Amino acid sequence: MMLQGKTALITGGSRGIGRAICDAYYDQGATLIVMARDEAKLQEACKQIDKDNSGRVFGIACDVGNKESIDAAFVKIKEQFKSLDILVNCAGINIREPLESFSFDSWNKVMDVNLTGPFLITQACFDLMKDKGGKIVNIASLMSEVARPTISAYTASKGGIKMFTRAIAIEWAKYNIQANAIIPGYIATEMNTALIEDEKFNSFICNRTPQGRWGKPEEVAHAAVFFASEGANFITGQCLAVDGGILASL
Ligand code: GCO
Repeated sequence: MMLQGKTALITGGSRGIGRAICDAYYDQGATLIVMARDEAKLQEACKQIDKDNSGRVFGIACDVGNKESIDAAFVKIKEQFKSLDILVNCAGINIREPLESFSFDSWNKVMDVNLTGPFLITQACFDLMKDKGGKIVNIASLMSEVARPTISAYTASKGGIKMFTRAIAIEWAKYNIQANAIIPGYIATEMNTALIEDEKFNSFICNRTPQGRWGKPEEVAHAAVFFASEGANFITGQCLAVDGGILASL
């Protein structure tokens, strides 16, 4: 049980990679604060995550793209929790549109959720982490390192989250807070359903990925357990690709 007695806040925890991280952290003994925008999906996810009715799973509805929603969520979190050991910034959206016609509204929506939200949430966690130290795990992307057409805002936001991770790491090292990022490759999640169902794109990804397949959310979750564990106490400001070899190959 690598996370026994630890309290972890996971944004985007009701589905996809975030949900897989919640399941993995639960299995490792953590107490979870699961954050998601849709109340109904959040409650359903919390019930499924807490498979032993342990009472270790709490749901907080929050739109990480909205400052007022984040502020209200942290009033509730700080009423219930005096400290936090782990923060996973996983909530993220993607909008696919050619750059020349990418709307200002879409750009802001992606940035608000994928970059400004993690900034606000990380800042809000500082008072809960600074006395005992902690772990911050940001979910970056292949797009933190490379680009592909039609996802300019997502790519810019994920490049930002990689460097924001380094900014946290060097500024909060003195508080014994380690910050690292995970770079998922193409993972079979709801966000990518349209890509998986597109035969041409699906075969492109399977050919472009040295391991020849889409990754599974739980394969990303294992890396999130490691970064949250004592084993990563002297690792900070790093990115770990869980990508089947894509970034290592031409
Ligand atoms: C896309 C995908 C990617 C993946 C992931 C890769 O449109 O190309 O959504 O962005 O989701 O981010 O790391």
